[in-house]
Amino acid sequence: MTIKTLTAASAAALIIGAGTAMADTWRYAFEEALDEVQGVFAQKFKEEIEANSDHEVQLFPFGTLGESDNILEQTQAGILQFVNQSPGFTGALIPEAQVFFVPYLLPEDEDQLVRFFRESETINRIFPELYADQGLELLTMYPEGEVMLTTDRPVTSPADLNDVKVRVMTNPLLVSSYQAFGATPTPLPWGEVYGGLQTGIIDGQENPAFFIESTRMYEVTDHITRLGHNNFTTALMANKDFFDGLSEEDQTLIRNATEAAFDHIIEYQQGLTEESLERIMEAKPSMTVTTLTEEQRAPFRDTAEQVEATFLEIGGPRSQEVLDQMKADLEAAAQ
Ligand code: 6CS
Repeated sequence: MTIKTLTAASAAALIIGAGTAMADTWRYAFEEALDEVQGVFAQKFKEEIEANSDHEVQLFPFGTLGESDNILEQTQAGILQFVNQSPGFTGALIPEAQVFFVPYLLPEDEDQLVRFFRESETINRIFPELYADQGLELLTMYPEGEVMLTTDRPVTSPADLNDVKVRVMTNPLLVSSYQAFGATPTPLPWGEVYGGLQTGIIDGQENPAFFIESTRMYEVTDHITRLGHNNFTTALMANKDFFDGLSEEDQTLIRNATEAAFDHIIEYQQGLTEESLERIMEAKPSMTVTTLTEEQRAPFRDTAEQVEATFLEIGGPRSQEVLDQMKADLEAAAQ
């Protein structure tokens, strides 16, 4: 096409465009509602991008584009630019990401936990390489809160979990972990959990307190048990071809927005667990919340070694490296 065939308007756009960045619309999907943790993170990310560029970020909460696996596939295909997916689901695609389901590996201490997420070599160096192999730019991982078990019966020991069908995310190591706890794990996508509990297809599930409250898991289970076995990890990623094709300025914009959203979500979660438990008790006073003692936790904790061994078997070619580095990172965070 010669310059003569351009309309005056498009020629003007070309001239202006040569000197300024293009304003794009970026699509970002996540696994939760707008007012849940992933949604609050996404809103902050959007706010930062839009405040510091001409780009627009369109948010797609859970349910608008399908289940977690659907939004990840849409991001790999380039239909979406950003996706928030938890290793609980990604572990089926990137086996090394299952490391987050070795019980009692992550610290209960919140400062240590946050330091680990910020400074971890595993998260900042190894996982980005593994995600890149799947066409994904890993932007960050962040915690969503202490994972609690909710069941239709009280639980204080592995024996209480005998024959209890506990829904878990679709992650083989999480299945192994609940088998080691003595339960009958049932992997299901999120959309099937409430109905599954209502109809008795499953007897329990695990999630952070804010999610138990917001998704009304307390309506369909009666007992919350704090095993202290894990903190819910999630991850923000971008389509890698999209990210690699951006200007350095836009890549920096995205990295800065991610950092701001990370800081915001850590701040936002201060006190959230206890507030959520209080609201659950207000909504359903008959609900029980039991924090297991160290003695009661011991038999659950004892399964960690066995689950770790399973991780080394099924956690992919870099499982040993990931586990070793993760332990070194956790030790550094504890200093
Ligand atoms: O259990 C799940 O499947 C969901 N839990 C949380 C806290 N976020 C998203 C995920 O789908």
